[in-house]
Amino acid sequence: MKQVLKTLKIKSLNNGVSTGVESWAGSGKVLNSYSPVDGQLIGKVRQANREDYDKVIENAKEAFKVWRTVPAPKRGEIVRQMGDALRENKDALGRLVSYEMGKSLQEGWGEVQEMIDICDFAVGLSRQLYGLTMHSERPQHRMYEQWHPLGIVGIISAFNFPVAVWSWNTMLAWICGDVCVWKPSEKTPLTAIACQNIIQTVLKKNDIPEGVSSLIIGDRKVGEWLSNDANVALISATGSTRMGKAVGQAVAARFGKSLLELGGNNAIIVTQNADLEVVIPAVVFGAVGTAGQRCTTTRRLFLHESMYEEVKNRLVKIYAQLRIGDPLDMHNHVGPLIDTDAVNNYKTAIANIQNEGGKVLCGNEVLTGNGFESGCYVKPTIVEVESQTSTVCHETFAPILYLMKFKTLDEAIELQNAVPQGLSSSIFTLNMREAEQFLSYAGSDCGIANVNIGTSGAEIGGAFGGEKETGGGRESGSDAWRNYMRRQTNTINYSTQLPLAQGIKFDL
Ligand code: UN1
Repeated sequence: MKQVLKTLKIKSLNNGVSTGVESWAGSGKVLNSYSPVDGQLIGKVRQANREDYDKVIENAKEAFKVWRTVPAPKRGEIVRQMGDALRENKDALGRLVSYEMGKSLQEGWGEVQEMIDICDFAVGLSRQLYGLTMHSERPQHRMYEQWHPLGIVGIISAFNFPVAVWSWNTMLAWICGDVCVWKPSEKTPLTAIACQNIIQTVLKKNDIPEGVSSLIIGDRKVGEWLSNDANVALISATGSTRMGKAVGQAVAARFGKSLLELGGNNAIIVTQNADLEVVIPAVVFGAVGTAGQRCTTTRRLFLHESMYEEVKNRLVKIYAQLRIGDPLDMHNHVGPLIDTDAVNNYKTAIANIQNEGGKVLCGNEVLTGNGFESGCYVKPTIVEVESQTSTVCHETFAPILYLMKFKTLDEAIELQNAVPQGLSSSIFTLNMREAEQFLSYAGSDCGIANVNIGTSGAEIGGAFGGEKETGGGRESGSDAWRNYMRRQTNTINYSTQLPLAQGIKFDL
């Protein structure tokens, strides 16, 4: 890890505030970053206070004045170089993501790959920020719309995808001409510093104002400052529904824009027409991958009664064989939870569901002893439940899978939609009618609905996000770029008259 930290320019006491123009220690408290992998201290960061925050925003404002004048395809060229810089650092950054966050090394590298992919996507987009033209109802008039940059985009990101989700936002925002201020999770500050270091090298090389990318590490207060600050045109926040509600309300109160990507409670429906050879790996990866800490993690499994016992038994058997341990060891399937608070949430959720009548089929254990010194390793758990009690309706960020039985697809879809969240969903069936019903207006109410693949592991090319308490925002692919720009409608009169719209006469 020493070499990784050196490559990524992580010091023993890191600066937690960086406008890029300068990076300074910050005047707030020191934050320690411990690895959930082995409980070791990885590094320290000096956090920000309000004065630091104000300085960051001032610098970002100045940088915006320059950045918005750089033609979009030229901004794309800078982002292309960022993608290359990430390619060069993929191994090191992936390792640090794995060590600081606790996800498997494969997933750490995968996360950096997502960053590289969104760079490529953004480069292409930088020549495709299309507006529509429309025919005016007035003679010799032309109407069209154009998209302008917003200004400062504040990004609040979560620990579980400590770098990829930031890049979904920044790379698009940057080609759109915005400048970004990032408040990463306090649980993963070092991966954020690594990204800032990589980006700054590219900006410097191109003589671009470095305030295009700012980093501000601090506690929830920083999130409040951003949310309440009229200088920040858009807040893109990923995390819990509780956090999103606070951010959304504060931003709405000042008529700012927000893009919220919050909790999920994702389900898979397995009908009697499913191919179980595809179902089993999809469910296991969806439920235990990233130790159940993706917002797209599979949390509920609806099984048709005809195959309920078979799938249940197969899952329990596979769960018994899962290798839990150091995520940097490629042999292991499941790494640690992020911290011991998360372990407590896991324990509480299981105790609650048992009180509500749930039957634990396997798991429900915090691992101790050799290799588990951090106290963050838990056994993935399967619980059989009769109905969707309050614990089932709540997103617990841990590998707990609730199993339920159904008779008809109508019933299964109703159950799948009967939770407050609406992020990701899947159906497994080889029957075309069932698949189409699930995807129809009367089917899944989620932002993501899949057929014969699991709920997690979305590609960057599609718009990512969900409905209801998931917040309604869409990030990443498709036309999500529009979130980062403001639309302007322009009407130009090239006649010698002044005809009014709607045929109104106003004779002088
Ligand atoms: C998240 O958990 O916040 O679909 C994002 C997936 C990933 C992104 C998850 N591509 O699992």
